[in-house]
Amino acid sequence: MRIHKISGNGSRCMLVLLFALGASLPACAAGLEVIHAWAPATMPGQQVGAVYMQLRSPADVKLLGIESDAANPVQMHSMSMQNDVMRMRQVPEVDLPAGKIVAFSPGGLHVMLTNLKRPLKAGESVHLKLLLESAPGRRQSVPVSVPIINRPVD
Ligand SMILES: [Cu+2]
Repeated sequence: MRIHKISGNGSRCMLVLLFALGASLPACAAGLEVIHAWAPATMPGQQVGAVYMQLRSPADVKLLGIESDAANPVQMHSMSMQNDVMRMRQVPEVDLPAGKIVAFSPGGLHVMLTNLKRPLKAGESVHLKLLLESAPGRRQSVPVSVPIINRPVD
């Protein structure tokens, strides 16, 4: 009996240029580019943290959710001004149109780590799993390692 070697379904690593904040790691699965990922360090006792990054997918996919071993749940939030007050609202899913950069950034769409299990310490990393859907029922989880940086959120 012959055993056929099945090759992967075309996913390959993309080279990600590392800019100023640099330490972002390319996420190989699904060809998703993760650019400038960072998480601000938190104070002891702080319950929530945030992750900022830019995502670019080579194909249309939906980001259905995010998981982490450092916090539960991890939510995606949008921010908007309402009566001079910044409000955060949970976003159930985020579209990643092919080739377009979708930014999670301070003051905008962001990743919120709630019920932090331990403080986010500068120099360490926080690990995320991005749950992507390319078509109904076709899901893939993409691991991302996010450097924790001692930098105020502007
Ligand atoms: Cu938030």
